[in-house]
Amino acid sequence: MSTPEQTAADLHERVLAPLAKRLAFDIAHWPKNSAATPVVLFLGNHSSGKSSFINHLVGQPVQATGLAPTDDGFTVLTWGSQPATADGPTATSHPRLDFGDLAHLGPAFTSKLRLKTLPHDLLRSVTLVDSPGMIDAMGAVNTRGYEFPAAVRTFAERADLILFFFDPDKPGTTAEAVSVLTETLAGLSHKLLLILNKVDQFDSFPDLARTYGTLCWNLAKAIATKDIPHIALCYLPPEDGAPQRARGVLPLAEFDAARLQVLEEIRRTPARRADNLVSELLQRGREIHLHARVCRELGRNYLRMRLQWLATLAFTTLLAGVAGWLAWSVPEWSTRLLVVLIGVAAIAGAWWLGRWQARRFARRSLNTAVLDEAFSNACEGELTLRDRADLRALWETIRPRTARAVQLLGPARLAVSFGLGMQIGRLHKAVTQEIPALRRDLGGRQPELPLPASRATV
Ligand SMILES: Nc1nc2c(ncn2[C@@H]2O[C@H](COP(=O)(O)OP(=O)(O)OP(=O)(O)O)[C@@H](O)[C@H]2O)c(=O)[nH]1
Ligand SMILES: [Mg+2]
Repeated sequence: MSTPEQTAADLHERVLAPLAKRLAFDIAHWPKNSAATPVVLFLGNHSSGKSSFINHLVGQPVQATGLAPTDDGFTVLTWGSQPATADGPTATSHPRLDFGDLAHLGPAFTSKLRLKTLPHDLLRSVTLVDSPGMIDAMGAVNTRGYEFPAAVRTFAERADLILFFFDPDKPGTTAEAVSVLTETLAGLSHKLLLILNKVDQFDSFPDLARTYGTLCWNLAKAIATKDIPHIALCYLPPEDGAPQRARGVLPLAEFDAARLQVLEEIRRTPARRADNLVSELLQRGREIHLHARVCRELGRNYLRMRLQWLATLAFTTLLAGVAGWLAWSVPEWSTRLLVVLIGVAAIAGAWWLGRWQARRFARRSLNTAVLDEAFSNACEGELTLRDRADLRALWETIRPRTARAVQLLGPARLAVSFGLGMQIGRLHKAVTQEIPALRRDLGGRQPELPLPASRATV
């Protein structure tokens, strides 16, 4: 009897990977290293309390905290018999962490990456990753010296739970947070837990309700979900001996339950692994399926155009042949020569037209509008029945990768569809039947944001 991990890996190898490879769709490595420790990733606006939350979890001030943007690199916290700090290369090559992919982000990233070990029991079962806070400054890439979104994506793909922190100061969310939520974390919302932190700073419930509403409004625009996102309302009690903070007047006991739920969610991370794996497989399956349908549509269009051209070429050649044959009975050589020359020119023109059309098609198929049209035609059935925002959101996520694949393969190779329909049909069966069955075997949990009760805490 195979485990869900094995079944998922098998489906990936037999059904998803061959189609992705055939159509040059960029996907990350699978299977995941099941021996690696589960990861909880802390993301969010600067000074929203990420590092403080980590300190609270491990019961000691292992991370620096402060009101100004404090962290400028990522910190990985894992179990070790002694408290110690090591540099980035140690983190990327650590056998228990499976962070090898991070080395691809370059030396500027690795030089700011830290590995901290602590003899804390929680860290035996989960690895925590603290991140630099998101800011509003444009061109943050340059100030950080490395590709922040790529780093977030790599950690997020590896993570089993992503905590995204907001605080009352920035309910509008920062520009960087919006772009991370809309683009970088696309397709990973099943791991995402949103937290409005520092609720102890609110002066009144209406104040809290206004901020909560603003945050929901902004997030609903950034996250493509059918529902408004769930947001846990949290605060951290000040540590013993810490300077007293200026506090609001809300009855804070109400929010202690939400914090305990978040802590419970973090402790439950190892149990979420199999569930996450199936969610990722389903998401990946949907992405490859949509990519394949769009590629097939482009391939068909190309084939149609080439067949029309072949017919034009054949007709021109036939016409030139008949004209030449008729001209042969004309006594003047000059007339014969002229007809032959016109015939040859017509054939050459038709030939050249075909080459020009093919090149133009290849160029235009990288155009966003043309790709969008191919998507609309490929999904015409679903889109005419009702507006499928989920399908459109999925398309937005994969479009850059589809464009890269089309550029790499060229439309002529997309038109070679031998066996493609069968492969797409097989993937459709996996996405609609086999992977959902795998999820049912795991206990029927849907890839939802955790803590659905969090809205009741408002
Ligand atoms: N009032 C209040 N202050 C908090 C809470 N959590 C953290 N803080 C304070 O907020 C400030 C910023 O906290 P950090 O933990 O450094 O925030 P961060 O998200 O790690 O910040 P960056 O590393 O800069 O992104 C610190 O002064 C904390 O003491 C909370 O729940 N309530
Ligand atoms: Mg910090």
